[in-house]
Amino acid sequence: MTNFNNHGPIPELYVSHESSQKLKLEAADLVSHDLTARQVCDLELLMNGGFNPLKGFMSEADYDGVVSDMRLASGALWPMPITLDVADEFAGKLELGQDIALRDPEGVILATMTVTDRWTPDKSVEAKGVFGADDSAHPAVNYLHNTAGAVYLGGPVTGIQQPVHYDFRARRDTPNELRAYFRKLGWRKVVAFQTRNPLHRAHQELTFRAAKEVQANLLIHPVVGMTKPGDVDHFTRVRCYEAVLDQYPGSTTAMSLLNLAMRMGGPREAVWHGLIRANHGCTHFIVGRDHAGPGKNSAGEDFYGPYDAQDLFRKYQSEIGVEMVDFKHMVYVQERAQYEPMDEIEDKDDVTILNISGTELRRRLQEGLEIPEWFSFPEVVTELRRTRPARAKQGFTVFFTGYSGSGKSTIANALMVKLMEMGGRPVTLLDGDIVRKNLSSELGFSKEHRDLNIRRIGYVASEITKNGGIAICAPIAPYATTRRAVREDVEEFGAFVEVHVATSLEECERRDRKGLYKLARAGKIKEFTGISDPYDIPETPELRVETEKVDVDNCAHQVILKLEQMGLIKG
Ligand code: PPS
Repeated sequence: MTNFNNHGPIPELYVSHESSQKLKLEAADLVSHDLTARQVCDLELLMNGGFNPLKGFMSEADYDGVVSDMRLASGALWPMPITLDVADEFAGKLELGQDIALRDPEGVILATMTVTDRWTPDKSVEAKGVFGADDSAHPAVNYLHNTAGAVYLGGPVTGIQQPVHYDFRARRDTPNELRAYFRKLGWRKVVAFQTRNPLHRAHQELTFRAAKEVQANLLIHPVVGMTKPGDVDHFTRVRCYEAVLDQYPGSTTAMSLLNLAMRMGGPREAVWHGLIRANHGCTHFIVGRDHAGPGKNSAGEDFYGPYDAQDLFRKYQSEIGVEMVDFKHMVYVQERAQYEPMDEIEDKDDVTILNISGTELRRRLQEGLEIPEWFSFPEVVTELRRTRPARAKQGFTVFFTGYSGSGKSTIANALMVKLMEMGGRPVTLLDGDIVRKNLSSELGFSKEHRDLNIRRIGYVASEITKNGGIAICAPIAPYATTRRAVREDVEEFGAFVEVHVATSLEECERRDRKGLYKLARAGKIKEFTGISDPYDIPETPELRVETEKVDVDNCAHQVILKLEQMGLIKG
């Protein structure tokens, strides 16, 4: 069909080595912006041509066109906003036409940018246009509203140096490096496989078949920048991919790591992935069911239909510049001891079809159960088990939230003692009062200070969880968005169990164990939760405990039962 030729070099935004040394010295005097982790990923792909034809962070006109109909002002197809979001205060200090330095989190200057555009986006319009819904259950919409700065800056970028990577350096390639590699090996057709998950036998089969089908070589092109919160970390995945790579016939297949920050944007993301692969010299791209899907929305339904990504890709295929290869649903046929595409099995009723879903695999890993050889490669399973020990051996966080005087600390203390009695993992109590004495002694009770306090607790809890311990937190934590941010921090490493201590405000005030409610009513304590400050009742905590007719021991026991049910402790 289409005869793509993606082998010539692609424009990069870097200046020559000599100029970069000079520019670096000059840039040291510029106002600088410290890039976020996501912006570093975006900048790397801007500079190395992965986001060609973009020449910098988007202007307002490009952004508007992209949000409304996937087109840059030039008319070129581009589905994803690539914007430099900054704080209002920083943006206010700049003048249009000014050059700024873009630094990585360690302060290294990676690029300069001439600020040609500055605007305050309507984030709801962006969420609806790009992701199809203004629903914070979507990770990118959540990022947009709760992490991204309020103002966007746009302008051309001049690249000084690539972001530094200390891991898997030999496995990282720029688009031009990959193009040169394909050229050198005489690979005229290359089918790319995008992934953010470990590969098992079914993936190996389907990618190999896809390549055979279109008579192309195969590029395993996993994303190692930012993926969906909760995914297996890229260090583990790359070790797994390396094991799988040995399973392909020699010299048919290559693997390269892509430092992309995914948005989980489903159909638009698939088109974006295709454009990125075209820039990397690929001619074909595998698009599967629910490609780059973000999971369920806040009503419990899928954000996108399972084939929306394939449909959109097909529609724009010739503009994207790569041909779509359909992703076959591979299943294991026991009698024939091989994988076959589900829709090609004619004797379905006479054979035994085996499959293990992603959810079932996670359950088996969590519970330390067997993972059969037909499903995955032993090296992959060993790696996954090393990183994700069974749930009962992982760290976790129990996060109590509720009004002052609701009983959080008392239940948390009882829980701590019960867990210590059981033994096995170190337990740390991060009680509201203790934290305020040791970690947050300079903070008050404004929204900003409370958020900072809770983020600090979340940071410590996530470190404890990462290292296999149990963190019990018991702050008021009145804001739902902050609790969610802490959940995300912790869930990277283990379970987050939110427990709402649902004692009513009236009861807390009636008990008034510290006499604070009286002072708050008299106006002697300002910004008091429930009286003169808000409290967002948790909508879907893992557990809600009532304390009014139940004693402390029983409340702590309910938490223990929940932990058992979640497989975090063994009964
Ligand atoms: S927060 O909102 O999560 O940062 O609060 P936290 O760190 O848990 O601190 C709550 C304890 O501080 C005392 N205190 C107040 N609480 C709420 N509002 C105001 N203005 C306030 N001033 C002091 C109060 O004793 C809380 O303790 P607990 O254990 O919750 O009763």
